[in-house]
Parts: sequence; structure tokens; C-alpha cells
Amino acid sequence: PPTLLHPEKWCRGFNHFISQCLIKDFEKRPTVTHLLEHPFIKQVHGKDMSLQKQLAKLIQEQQQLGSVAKTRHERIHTRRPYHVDGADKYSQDDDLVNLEVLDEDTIIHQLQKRYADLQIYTYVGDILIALNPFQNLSIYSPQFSKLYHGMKRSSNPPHIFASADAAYQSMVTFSKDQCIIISGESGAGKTESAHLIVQHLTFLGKANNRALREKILQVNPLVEAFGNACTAINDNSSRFGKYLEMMFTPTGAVMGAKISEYLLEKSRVIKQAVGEKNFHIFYYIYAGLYHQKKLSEYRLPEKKPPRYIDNETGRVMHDIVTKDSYGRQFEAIQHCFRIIGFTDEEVYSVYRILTGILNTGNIEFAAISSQHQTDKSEVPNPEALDNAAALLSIGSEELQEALTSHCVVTRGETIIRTNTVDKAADVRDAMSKALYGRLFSWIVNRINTLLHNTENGMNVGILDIFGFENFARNSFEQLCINIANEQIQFYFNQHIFALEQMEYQNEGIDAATVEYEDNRPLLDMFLQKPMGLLSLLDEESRFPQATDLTLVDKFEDNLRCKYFWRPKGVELSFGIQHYAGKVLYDASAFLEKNRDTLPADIVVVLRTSENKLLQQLFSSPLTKTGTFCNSFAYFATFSVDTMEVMRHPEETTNMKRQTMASYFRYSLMDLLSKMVVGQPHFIRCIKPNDDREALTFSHERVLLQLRYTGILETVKIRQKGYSHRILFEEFVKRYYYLAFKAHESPLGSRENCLTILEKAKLENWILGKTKVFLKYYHIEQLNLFLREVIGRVVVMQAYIKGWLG
Ligand code: AOV
Ligand code: MG
Repeated sequence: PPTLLHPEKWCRGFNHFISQCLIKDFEKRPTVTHLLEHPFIKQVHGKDMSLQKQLAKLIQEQQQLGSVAKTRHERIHTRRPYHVDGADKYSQDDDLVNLEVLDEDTIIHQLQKRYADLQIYTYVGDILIALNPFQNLSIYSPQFSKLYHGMKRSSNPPHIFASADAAYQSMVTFSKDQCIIISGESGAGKTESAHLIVQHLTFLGKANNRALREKILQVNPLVEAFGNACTAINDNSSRFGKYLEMMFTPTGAVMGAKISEYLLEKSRVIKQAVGEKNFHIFYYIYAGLYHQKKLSEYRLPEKKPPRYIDNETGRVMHDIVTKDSYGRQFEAIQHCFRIIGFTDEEVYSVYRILTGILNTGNIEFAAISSQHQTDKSEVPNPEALDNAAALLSIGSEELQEALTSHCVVTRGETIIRTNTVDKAADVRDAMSKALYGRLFSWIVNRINTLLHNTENGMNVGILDIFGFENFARNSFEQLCINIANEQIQFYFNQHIFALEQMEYQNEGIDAATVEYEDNRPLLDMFLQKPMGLLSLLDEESRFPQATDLTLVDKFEDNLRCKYFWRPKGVELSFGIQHYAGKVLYDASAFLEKNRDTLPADIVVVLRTSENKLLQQLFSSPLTKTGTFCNSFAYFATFSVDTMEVMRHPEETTNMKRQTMASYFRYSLMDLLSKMVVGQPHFIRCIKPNDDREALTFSHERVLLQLRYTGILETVKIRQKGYSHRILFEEFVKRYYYLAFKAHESPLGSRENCLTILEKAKLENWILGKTKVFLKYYHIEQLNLFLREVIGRVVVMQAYIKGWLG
């Protein structure tokens, strides 16, 4: 299809012509005959045969496209494994809002029945529920992308492609940024869903630029190799939050991508819980080098993997030798790097740093026992030190120095102090964490530079964070992860319940109120200043004498609310009643993890590296300098604390020494600020069982998730409420084509809204004082109607384009 201007812009240039033909004369998409018969066109150049041919061809093409899609659609439809009713027949079961009896039992029964039929997707109005199938389904092929392309929602069973499609269509139609928020607990299927959305969006945003499409499809696999790992819950668990923005031209062709990462769980690099693993990339690279017989080049041992990745003794080596899946993954990653556009030199540097980290982990420390110096340590295995230094391209003596001693400046004098064995080991691990964390950020930034497009456009953002976690032992990382989920749940509540009900009041509309579980008090307990949990943590981290125990005491003294408790008998633990359930945290190492200190001595040494990339990683303090949007009014609906941060972003970002808590807080705000600018679409992933088994539906587990995500309440509000509220002006601006001529500029008045609504033959809407209140399904109806009209413009436009040559 020809590149076309947005109809609105285009119409202004051709007012006269359009006003003649567009709305009045062509009620349907015009055919060749229609167009050629039109008096105006006849008059202008009825005799120009070449133009007529061109036009005929164009329209034929369009019609063919339509019919191809149609036959394919029917073919797939009848073949579909999870299809129940006849083609095109809308199944009442597809949307929980159609339920007549509304209670937990009915909802869960419905979901269970659908799940047994492998219908994993179900709508709640405009929200999609996705049950994890724990098996591969054949419903994600390009044919399915075609099937769901621009279709009326009711003509196909619910699907994640339909949700992606809705976001895309909404972006193109209204030139507005969109945001798809995927939530659910760990292992519920968020990351898989995010992949499917990217897949469908790249399909929709077909640019002529195939290379770009290929690149975008490689972003997730690459970033996830570095940011995902095997946990006790999920073999491919995201250990960072990811917001991927796909950028499109005004006509909807994909033109770039940008990724933001949040809070990588760096501590995993140095230690993993029993049954868990390090980040995937370490196994990939170790296996890859093993199979390529290059281990010695990277100074890695052949018999026994480095300590950082040998959590379960023997197991990893066994996997590497017997299965080649890691090795193949390594090749896949090399491929990703190449396709996205990393240079060979860069990739080589990345490998050197990764293997440098693995070697660093093998450096050991032992106490030097002399009479005078009991707190001095040395490295009993200097070969490990040499190996690490060699791979990081730094001097091994300097490295040893920086690990086993540190400089203190007292009264203007620099004194060198030695490190104890424990301290030296901490410094070593801090260095590994810092190396990995900065490398990860660098990779993300590099991808952004390679895929970024500065041209004006619109985007669809896809949020995929780490899901709510409750392990046998929960530490600082779980706390951060769970607070982030708490915030996403709050965002959902605000959108679905709070804002909507507030508007009924403001606009004098009588719509039933729906009670919901508000987690704001909980969020305030975490985020409030100065007495919230994170602030208390920061405060305690400033005292050198503080211990994890004094920290928990401090929590207990200050957090006096029903969400916090301290179990008896276990000193270092405390419990939180999260929205998604009770979690018991173990506060050991909280202070240290929060301080996240990297001794200056290490930074100084790393800066001397001959590896240019490594030098760059440590050349500037790594503080995030994201941009904040200015929608303060919007943020007023978030927690009090959010507003504070929004007013003083510099305070948080320029903190000289960032603690993890303040960085976390900042990240969260940065993420929200990105999300709120787009129109949100929600996808709720649900885990049907804890055993990762296909076709197993645990009534109890699903019920729990339905409860804490507030699905029942969501169904209620979608049934009774008006999910879309649009200002009169905005409404007229958006939909005036439906009732007015293109060159007209109707006022954004109540009357004009009424005219449009009547012309569109909608029912069940309400007009408030300043806004039109619509049901979720109205939006689709209006948009389809609008697309039909725009379709007419597009044909005309293509014609005129040819006409003007
Ligand atoms: P998560 O992202 O929600 O957890 P994932 O998306 O990684 O969960 O899903 C976990 C596993 O479930 C995947 O590795 C697949 O095996 C399976 N799965 C999920 N969705 C599908 C699907 N649509 N089709 C087939 N298999 C699926 V975490 O990142 O842990 O919060 O931090
Ligand atoms: Mg994930």
C-alpha cells in the first residue's frame, strides 16, 4: 500500500474535494466504478485512461488483500483446536462480563471449563486474562497474526494478538501512545506474553525495512539472556523489570525500539539460593567456549566450572557435557549481537568482561597470621587473580591491592588500611556485581542507540516486570520485587476503579459503586517519607554501627500497622501482608545490600583497564538520568510519596551516594512516569498450578489470584460502569468524521457529541457535564466505524496521489 498521510492532516489539504465525496457520496468504501462515476472526478479528468488503470489496480489490490485475509481466516477458523462455536459466532463465554450470575464460583468454573478446552484467554471487557498453558499451543503462527489483524473482537476467540491489535489500532487511529501492562505472579506467563505482543506488533508494523524488524525481534532474547535466570519457581524468570517501547511512524510502520531496564537483581551474580542458578548468559558462554574448545583462551577451568556458576556441585558440568542446549543458546546470542549491530570488538569485550567476572569469583583469600597483623589477607591462589586481571586487562598487583586493602582519608592524610578476609571477599563480590550491573546497562543502552529513531512518531510500550515472589527464604531482592508489584497493582486499581468512580461523582453520573481492595496504605507504608520502610532502611544504612537486627527493631518501632509484623523467636525476620499474600522476609544482609558500596579503590583500578568498554563502564558515576513527564495532575492519583518525588526528582537522582532503596524508588517513579503518558491496556496472567503442568487447574491457586487481583470486582465494574470517559471536545475531535463533513470544524459541544453518537447508532452511553461516558465495547464500535470512513479517505487519497503524479 502507498504511504499515506494521516487522514486528518490530509483532509485539510483537500477540503473541498473530500467534502464532496467523502461522507456524503460514499457510504461504503468506494469501488473503481463508484469513483470513476463520481461527477467531480469525471469532470476533472475522466478521460485519463492511465490513471483509471492505476486506480483500478490499486483498488483490486485492496480487495484481494481483503479476500485473502477472509479465506485464510475461515480456513484457520475451522481448524482451530480451541474453537467451540461456528465461525464468526460470538461466544458468550469469551467475556466474563456476559455472565449473568456474578460470583467467584461462576467465574472460576467458567475459566476452568475454558482451560480444559485449551482456551487460555478470556476477556473481562477490555482486559485480557491469560492462563498459563504450560505447553506449546499452535495459535501463534503468522496466520494467526493475520487472523486477528484489524478484526472485530467478537469475530475471533479471545487472544493476546487481539489485545496487541487493539493497542496498535488505537495508536494509529488517534496518534496516541499506548501502554500494555502485563502483570501476574512469578511464572504466570508475563514474559511469554510480552514476546507474543512484540511478535504481533512487528507483524502489524510491517516496515519495508526487514532488517529493522529482525533486529527488534532479537532484542528480547538478548536482554533476557543477561537478565533472566532459573529460580525455584520459573526456569526462565525475569530478574529485572523491562519496559520495551516500540516506535511507529504516523502511518503505523515500525521504525525503532527503546528498552528501559529496572533493578537488575545483581546479587545473583555472586550467589544463588539452593536449586537456583546464575544469569543464563554465564552458562551459555561457558558451554559455548567449552564446545568451541576455547576455555583456555578465556582462562576458564575445563573440569570444574567457576564457583559463581557451580551452585549445585557437578550438575552444571554434567548438563554442559551431556546436553548441547546451552551451547546452542550461545550461538543464538552471538547471532542476536550480530543482527542488532554490535561490532565484533564490542562483543569480544563483553565476553572478556563476563569471563573476567567468572574468574574474579575464583579468587580466594586467606588470613596472614603474623603477630602484629591479624586482619590482613592474601590471595592463596594467585593464578585466579592473574586470570581475572588478564581478562579485565588490568594489572594483577593493582587488583590484589584493591581487594585486600583500602585507602582512608583522615585529616587530609591518606592512610592505607588492610582488609580482613571477609572484607576482601565482600569487595571481590561487590566488584563482580558492579561489573555485571554496568555491563547489563551498557548492553541495554547500546541496543537503544542501535535501534533508536529520533523521528517523530508514536509508541506502544510493553511492561514486563518480575512477578510477585514468595520463596522459602525471601531477602531484600524479593522485597523490592514485591513492592514493585504492589505499585503495579495500585496503578491497576487507580485506573480500573478509583478514577472511574471519581468521575461518576464529578460528572453527576449515577453508576453503581464497586468496592475494591485498596492497597494504598500498604504502598504508603513502604514509600512514605520519612517514616516509610524504605526511608527507615536508608536512615539505618547511614549509621556505621547499625546492624540488620537494629534495622528490624527500627521497623518494628515505626511501622505500626496491620501489614507489618514480627514473628516471635526469629530475630532477623519480619512479615508483610502484601496484596498478594503474606511474605516472611529474612533481613540478613539488608543493610549491606542496600548500601551497595563499591570501594573507590576498585573503581580506580578498573578505570585503568585497557579494555575500552570496561574503562567506559567505570568512567562516569552510573546514575540514571531518565526524563520525567510533567503530568503532575495525573500523579496526584498515585501515592503521596510519588508526588513528592515527582516534584523533586533531582533530589533523588543526584544523591551523591545512592542506596539501592533510593535507586529503587527512583526507578519505580521513572517507570510510572513512562507508563502514565500512554493509554493503558491490561493483561492479567494467571498461573493455573504450581507444578508447571499442562491442563492442571488448581481451583485453590486460581481463586487466590482472582481474589487478590480483584477480578470479580473488575467484572462488576466493567458490567455496570463506563470504562471510557472522553471530554466533549476530544470526542468531537476524534469522531467528527462520523457525522460531519471533513472540512467542517464542529465545536466540542454536548450537542455535537449527541449527533455523533446518534449517527453511530450506539446505545447505553451517558453524557456527563463535560464528558461522554462509554462502555468498553463502544470504543470498538466507534473505531471500526471510523476505520471504515478512514478507509474511504485512504482510497481517495491514493487516487489523488496518483492524480498529482
Ligand atoms: P513470568 O515472566 O510471568 O514469570 P514466563 O513468561 O517466564 O513467566 O512463563 C513461565 C513459563 O510458562 C514459560 O517458560 C513457558 O514454559 C510457560 N508459558 C507461559 N506462557 C506460555 C504460553 N503462552 N504458551 C506456552 N507456554 C507458556 V517471572 O519472569 O518469574 O515473574 O520473574
Ligand atoms: Mg518474566
